[in-house]
Amino acid sequence: MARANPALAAIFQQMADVTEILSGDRFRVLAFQKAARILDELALDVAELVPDPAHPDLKKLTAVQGIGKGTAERIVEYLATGKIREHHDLLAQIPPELPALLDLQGVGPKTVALLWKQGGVTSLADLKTKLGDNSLSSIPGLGPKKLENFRQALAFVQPQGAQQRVRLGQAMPIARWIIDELRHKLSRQIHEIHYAGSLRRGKETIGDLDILISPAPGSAPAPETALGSAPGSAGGYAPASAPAPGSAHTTNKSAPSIADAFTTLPLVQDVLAKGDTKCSVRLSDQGLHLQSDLRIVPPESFGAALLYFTGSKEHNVRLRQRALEQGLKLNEYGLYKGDKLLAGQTEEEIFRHLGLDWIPPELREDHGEISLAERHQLPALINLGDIQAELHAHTTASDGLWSIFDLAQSCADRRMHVVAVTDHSKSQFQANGLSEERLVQHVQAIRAAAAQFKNSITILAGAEVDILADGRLDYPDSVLKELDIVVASPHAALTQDPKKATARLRKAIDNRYVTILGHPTGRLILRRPGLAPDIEELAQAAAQRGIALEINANSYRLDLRDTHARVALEAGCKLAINTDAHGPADLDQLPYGILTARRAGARQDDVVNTLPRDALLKWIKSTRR
Ligand code: DGT
Ligand code: CA
Ligand code: CA
Ligand code: ZN
Repeated sequence: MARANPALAAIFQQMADVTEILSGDRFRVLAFQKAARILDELALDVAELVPDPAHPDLKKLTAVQGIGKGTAERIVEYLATGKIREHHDLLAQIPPELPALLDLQGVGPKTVALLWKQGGVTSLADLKTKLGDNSLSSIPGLGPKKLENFRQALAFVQPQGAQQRVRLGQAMPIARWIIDELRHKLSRQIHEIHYAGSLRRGKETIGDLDILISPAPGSAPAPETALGSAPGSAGGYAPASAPAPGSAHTTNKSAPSIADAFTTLPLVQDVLAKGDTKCSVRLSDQGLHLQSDLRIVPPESFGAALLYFTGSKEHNVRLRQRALEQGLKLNEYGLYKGDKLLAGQTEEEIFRHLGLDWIPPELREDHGEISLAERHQLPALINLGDIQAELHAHTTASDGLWSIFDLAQSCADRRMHVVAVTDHSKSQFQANGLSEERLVQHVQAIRAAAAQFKNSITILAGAEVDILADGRLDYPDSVLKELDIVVASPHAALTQDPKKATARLRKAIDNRYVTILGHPTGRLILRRPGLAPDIEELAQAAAQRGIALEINANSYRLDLRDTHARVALEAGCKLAINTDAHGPADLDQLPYGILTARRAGARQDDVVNTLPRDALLKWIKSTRR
């Protein structure tokens, strides 16, 4: 989908930040921020609203709620020229590496302005030096605590030059797109193709994309046929610089070799290696850089190669040891006894020969999965199709981009039976959080929609109530009592120390109306670490109270993370998997939450969103005291 949207959203966000750093007009800062948010959430591709940027008609753009004439003109400028001049003019007024400071946890434009104008700081490296020689301590507004925060935040930032990892939610659509594209280009030449590595294990960040392909037996490059998977199966993803899947080669009479097809993909920026068994490329798409390795293996070795390149390395080491103990040899070509190939075509047969049940990739981290597989005790992991309810979602009442109606319809279309409308509470003023008066009106609107939808989906009136720094909730109990469901989440004060964070979240768990603790740490992957509470203590408290801890499925969050969710399950706590949807595209993030839950070993029973409707409503009631 819509690859201009994220790029444009990033540009508008940067215009907001730089304007604020330059202490420009507050009104413009807000307007840029709003544009960024809308573009970030917009399900439609803005490019489709401007079919001809050379002769633009702004009407379709300005018809989008929240896009005014100024924003529309800037969007058109970007679509026509690839940039926004005002953006470049703003950047020209600050040191080029200054914006990187904004990625530090707890550092906003105001702090960056202070560091730059008072402290002369121009880059992350510069900040590090100046913290080292104590030259910032005399600046008013930068107390010892703040300086310590900078040190900690800097330690979290990736060292320069280190291989940049990308989020699961960025890597997955690209991997699927590559696979679709190769299927189209190569059609009958392909026997099997699959992604492997950390992506197949569902890790929250991905270092590089590992893809395996085996050619169809005896296939010489053949003329292309109409076979192949349907376009759009990559979740609608299409790189901005690429034609739609399948469109680039329909006139090509003789199909290319596998290596040619891979190394000429539209996203390929550099070819690092090109051989008969391995190719390696650097991909680039709108500022995202990612390496991808393709291995070409014979069909009889496909399972062995898939097993090997799925990893983890630690899991592989264990498996190989086990093979050795049985007098066998395991490598990426197969499982051997002496020179004799015992198994190699599928993972299942290799595991079987090793006396093991097939182990789901998400569990292959050497956390005891091999002995579970030996004893036939692997958990039956939760699947995407088990989810029947969305219990955390926003609408235009706060910072969402869709109406109650559209939210409910989208969830119903996905065969869900319950959706909870949980807009932000009043302290989230930047997210247009609801005052108590507005909440009362909103609940009425939700009830009206619920009546309309009563034959297709149950709509619950809830709130995502902010957990304040001291653990108090942002609405009094008398207000929470009137809601059907309460998601309590931390949004601010995310640098407080672990003891305080634990006490804060415990207090929220102990509130008699809270149903779910939302994104408990508030971390953002590769951006900010968030709170570091004692998860075990929280999970025990939640288990005792009978409420659920959330795995927020948004690929920026994945919060609880895999290891935390495992701790929660071990404490006997229920999980909720929610997308925290602000618009239609967000519901597509659910698979990332499922992968995270599977990495934690979660079964269907562990997750409240899988309950049948009446059981779910009963559970929610049971959490209220
Ligand atoms: P990443 O790319 O950093 O997110 O993580 P992975 O797990 O995808 O690692 P990668 O791409 O370096 O290698 C893919 C898989 O190949 C890895 O999970 C296991 C296997 N592998 C790579 N190097 C070794 C090795 O030295 N020994 C063993 N046993 N397996 C390896
Ligand atoms: Ca990898
Ligand atoms: Ca690799
Ligand atoms: Zn939310």
